Amino acid sequence: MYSNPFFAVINHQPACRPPVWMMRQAGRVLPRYRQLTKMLPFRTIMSYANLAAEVTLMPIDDMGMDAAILFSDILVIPEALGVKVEWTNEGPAFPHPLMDVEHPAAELSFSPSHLNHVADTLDEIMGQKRADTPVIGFCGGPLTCLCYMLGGRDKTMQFTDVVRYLYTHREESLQLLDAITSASETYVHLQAAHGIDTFQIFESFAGVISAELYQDMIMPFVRRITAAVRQHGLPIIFFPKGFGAGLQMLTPEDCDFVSIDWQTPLLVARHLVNPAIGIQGNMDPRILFAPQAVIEQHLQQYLAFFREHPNYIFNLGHGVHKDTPLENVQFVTEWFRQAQK
Ligand code: 1CP
Repeated sequence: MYSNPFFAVINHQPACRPPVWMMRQAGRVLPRYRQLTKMLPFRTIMSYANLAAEVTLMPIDDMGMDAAILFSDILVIPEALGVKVEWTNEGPAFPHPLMDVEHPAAELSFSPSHLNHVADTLDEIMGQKRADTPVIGFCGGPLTCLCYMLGGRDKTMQFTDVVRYLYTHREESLQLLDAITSASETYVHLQAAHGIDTFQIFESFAGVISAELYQDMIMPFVRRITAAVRQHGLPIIFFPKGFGAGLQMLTPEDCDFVSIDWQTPLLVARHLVNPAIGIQGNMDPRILFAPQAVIEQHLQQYLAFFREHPNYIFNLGHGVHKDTPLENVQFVTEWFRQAQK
């Protein structure tokens, strides 16, 4: 019997209540983190193992989360492949998007040593955390990394030029996806060797292409990352945001859990997704701005869902927003703890 409900559910064992964690819980909302960012930029905090470990574990103590997620970013892989990323206050910027280059794959060269700080951070986390705190490692999905590398940041989040590129430069795109995936495999092995318990793939831009194109062109690369995780016997959570009816194409070989976005009703998702795959998600992060009585109505529905479908992890349908009231996040974790009694 596991004392931590996340460990129980992710390993397909019974739990008294749904485990709770939130995407982008490390940093962002936490007053202790915001204090830190007044002194140091985000990229610096991420590079120092002691600071990144501290931020990783803050949501356990300050928010009552059941699992910690490594404090890092999906863009460390593009960086390690040689793509220049500038970390500005408005988010990452890309001074030289690869779309402007004739043979982008020829520009890439992977430096695994760029990832050493993540190994150090994980060692620090393992030394500091309680034994029953699960640690989630992650990387960006192949398409999401490719969108940033080719197109740079796109405020519309549609990446129209990148999608056009996929259709017009298929071979070049496949070479780039191969490079991203090889680096991501190395990254998986590094995180597994340094103690993570679960791995999540953040495919935040799955919805910019059709589900058929995703299945045809991207899924083979996702499967390579999944296979790397499975070599270590670790469970895998896949978050294909905006995948819609594509959810029914996922097989238990692809992932153990699928994280559902807030656009997809959870019962529809349960119906679409293979019954052997567990569900994570999918409360709209903006509900956390509502009065607690309204939040509670939503939590009731998630609890009822868990009672019907126990292979379920509570989470949001996308990352928690920066200015979310901390007390509402704490209300959620506390409410589920009370629900257990
Ligand atoms: O969950 C956590 O808090 C752990 C750390 C984490 C994770 C999982 C960070 C820290 N970033 C990410 C993933 C990430 N990064 C995603 C996938 C999840 C999602 O869709 O939200 C994406 C798309 C990024 C790229 C990125 N990094 C953005 C979005 C850029 C855009 O196109 O709008 C931003 C603003 C960053 C910087 C960043 N990453 C993380 C932090 C704490 C910060 C600093 C600013 C912030 O708080 O957002």
